Amino acid sequence: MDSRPNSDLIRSITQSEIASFVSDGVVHLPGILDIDWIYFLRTALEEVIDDPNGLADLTELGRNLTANEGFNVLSDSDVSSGRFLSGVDHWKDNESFAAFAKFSPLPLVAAELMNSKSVYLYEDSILVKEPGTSEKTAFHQDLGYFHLEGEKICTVWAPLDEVDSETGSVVYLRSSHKSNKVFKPNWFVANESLPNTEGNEIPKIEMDNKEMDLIRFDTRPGDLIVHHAATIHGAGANHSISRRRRAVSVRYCGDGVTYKIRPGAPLKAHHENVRTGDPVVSHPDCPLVWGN
Ligand SMILES: O=C(O)CCC(=O)C(=O)O
Repeated sequence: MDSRPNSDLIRSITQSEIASFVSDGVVHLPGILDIDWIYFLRTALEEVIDDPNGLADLTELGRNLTANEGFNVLSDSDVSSGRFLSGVDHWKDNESFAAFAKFSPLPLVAAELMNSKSVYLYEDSILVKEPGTSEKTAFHQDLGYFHLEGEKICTVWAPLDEVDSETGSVVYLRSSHKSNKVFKPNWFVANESLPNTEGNEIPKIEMDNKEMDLIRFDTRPGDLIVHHAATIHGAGANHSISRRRRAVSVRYCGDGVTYKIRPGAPLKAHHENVRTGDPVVSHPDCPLVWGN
């Protein structure tokens, strides 16, 4: 039985929102997603959290990177009473995450913002900062992690809780998607880049730097934030002692995108069978979710 919420948007995307995405590389879409999707995802998310192998503990990763590599983990305190939990590709073996990535309004949102006839699902990610999580999300650019090249690539970030600067809102460097640069992927809780990666070093950015054009949004469940894959972004710690910060990101690509194998970036199984320059076409591991 299929109990997923329906795939209609609560409202249309406005021309001004499309213009913001194009010029700023990010847009906040308040009140656009049926709240039933949030209840649906919260249930699915708790099952993944309860599974001991469901998510990576990035708080633990940060401790190991500090102890073993001497990295400067981006943390507001030496002690984190919460945990930063993260995972990718849940849609591949979890029906609820597959329903959200493929049959919710998200593919339509990606198609409209990217002005793309076709939309393919690249991956999904869970990003949970439990109350008292000291680790920040290091500033990064998604494109450096993706084995893709092209203009129409984006991430849709869906908050499952109210999120603000106390609990770790995401911070974006306005218009940074226009730099024409690909930045090396990093460890997500530290600025150091992943081994054997290629590209530019990501600039050092402090979340509260008033000289830079940093933007953040207070969000509620039912809102979406969509950013271009080349937009630089990071996120704060969760300073609250009682409020969770649960979010799901789904990453899509569209017309004209080709594969580009980026050394050192995390590979997926089907990347073994593609070469740089091959066009993205529908594949069970990167399915067409909108258009034809
Ligand atoms: O939620 C976060 O902490 C970071 C989100 C992010 O970097 C992403 O979804 O691309």
